[in-house]
Amino acid sequence: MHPQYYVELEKYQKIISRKNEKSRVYNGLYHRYVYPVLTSEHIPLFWKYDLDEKSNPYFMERLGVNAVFNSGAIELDGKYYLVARVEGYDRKSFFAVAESDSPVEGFRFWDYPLELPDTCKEETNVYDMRLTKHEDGYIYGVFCSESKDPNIPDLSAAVAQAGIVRTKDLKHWERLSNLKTLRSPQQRNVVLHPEFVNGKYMFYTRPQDSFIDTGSGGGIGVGFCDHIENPVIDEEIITSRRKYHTITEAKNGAGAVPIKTEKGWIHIAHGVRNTAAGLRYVIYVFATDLNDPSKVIAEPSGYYIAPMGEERVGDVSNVVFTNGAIATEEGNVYIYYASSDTRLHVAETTIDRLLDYTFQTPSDPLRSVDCVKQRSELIRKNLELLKKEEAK
Ligand code: BGC
Ligand code: BMA
Repeated sequence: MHPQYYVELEKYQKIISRKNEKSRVYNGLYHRYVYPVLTSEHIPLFWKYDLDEKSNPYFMERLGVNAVFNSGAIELDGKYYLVARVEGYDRKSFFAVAESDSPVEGFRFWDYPLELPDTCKEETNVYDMRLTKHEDGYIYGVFCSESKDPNIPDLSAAVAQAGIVRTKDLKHWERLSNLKTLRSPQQRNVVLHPEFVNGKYMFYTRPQDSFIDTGSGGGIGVGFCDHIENPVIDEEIITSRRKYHTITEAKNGAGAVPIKTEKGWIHIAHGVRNTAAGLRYVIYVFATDLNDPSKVIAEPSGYYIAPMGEERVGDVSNVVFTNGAIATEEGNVYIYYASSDTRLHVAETTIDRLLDYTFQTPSDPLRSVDCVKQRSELIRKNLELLKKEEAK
């Protein structure tokens, strides 16, 4: 073996066995962890190098990995699994399972990435899989399937669709037909709801005018279909709406599979606004009604997680994005979020805290004058309290 192999192996092993720790940054909402849970350095050496000295005398990367980010997440039999988006130097993404006994450290990729059935010949790229443990007994993976738009000569004109696979063990995957949404030609950020609603499968969709622009699309949609094998959605009802001069002005989209709680479904989604420096992606939270999962019943003002410090910089800077969270039986919640399309982090909270955040945080009054009033009210209340405290 080339001597450099052992040098790189030691680095890799250090990364894989690194203990994680809670960051000291405080906001009461969640704890960030200091180290990313998955990065390109977590990729096994034998995915990148040809280890044969005869064919690779200089010990070069032959198939480099550019980034590991946006991952679906699921707990199965006490183990934590991430199905990450792995992107090669060639810009193509694929999916790979990483497994750990801990939700915050020790994630290790299985020997091989997923090789999905090739049923969609025009598909060029796949990314951002959401994993839904559905009450029908399957684990579904819904992801973005992207192809070149054949009707527009512009080389960057693309079509985004929702691809669907299902499995029971994360090893054997069956590919179903892509989701058809009759009124929206493009779909990204589609998520399958974990329960039947009135006997139907329910998807969160994201109607959009073109590949990048959501345009007239009102926000995160909800649609129903009778079958999962050939899923067709006619009407999309808008749940969390995009609004002018908020964090969702340019786009929003479902993120993790919603978490069921006694007070409603908790959604951890993303919102996008445009800036002179490009799109800025943040994560926000809203709740929908238990009996009518399309009806928003609470939406705290502003963002829940925004890119911070080193998170702000990467391939697509100023982005945090989530497509997976795990809520454990003990009531802990692990939110896997990627920063700047480069690496994957975890933030830890609890169901109780999430509920308190969702239902007690004021909503956005949408205008500066009212936002100041909202803040002054808080200040007044606090100053009175502090005065009483001082008088004690
Ligand atoms: C990229 C995605 C991105 C999308 C919209 C795709 O080509 O792979 O990461 O979200 O374009 O910008
Ligand atoms: C979106 C997503 C992600 C990505 C984000 C920022 O549209 O689907 O893949 O993290 O763009 O580039």
